[in-house]
Amino acid sequence: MREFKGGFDGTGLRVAVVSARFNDLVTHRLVAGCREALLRHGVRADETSWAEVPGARELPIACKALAASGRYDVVIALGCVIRGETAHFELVANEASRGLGQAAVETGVPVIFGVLATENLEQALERAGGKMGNAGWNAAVSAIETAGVIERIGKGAAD
Ligand code: INI
Repeated sequence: MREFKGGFDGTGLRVAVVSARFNDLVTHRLVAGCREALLRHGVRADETSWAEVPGARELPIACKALAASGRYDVVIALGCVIRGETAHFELVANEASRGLGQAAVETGVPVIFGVLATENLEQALERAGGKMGNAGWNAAVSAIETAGVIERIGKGAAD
């Protein structure tokens, strides 16, 4: 039996993070949580690139460009879509989810989905450093683990 597992040591990992500016009260907190988690898990600041786009709808194209560049082991998308504030919530949230998945599959580089989709601002803030934790932090940890799994599968290096 072969078992491929990722770890939580980000040493040497090259990471790109794309954040959406829409709902920036929330997304800036996701960025801060993500940055902190990357540093705490050994990812060097000078091995990390940061990009910003207007909204979640633009996350896939930016993440795909970074993933396809060959310069990163993993890409993280951070955004916040709030149902209460838009009639096209479903369109934006679904497009972000579908497009980010497609970017990962097409490039072979993991793209981590750190996009909150909530009913209201309160729920979003709870998940951006409030009582439900920080989805930016979780995205960073998921990125490190997933990049490790993909690398090990590529090398055939099962545990
Ligand atoms: N973008 C978001 O990131 N979150 C939202 O809640 C949102 N709402 O409410 O519409 C949103 N819209 C903007 C969209 O992502 C694009 O930036 C815009 O449509 C231009 O393409």
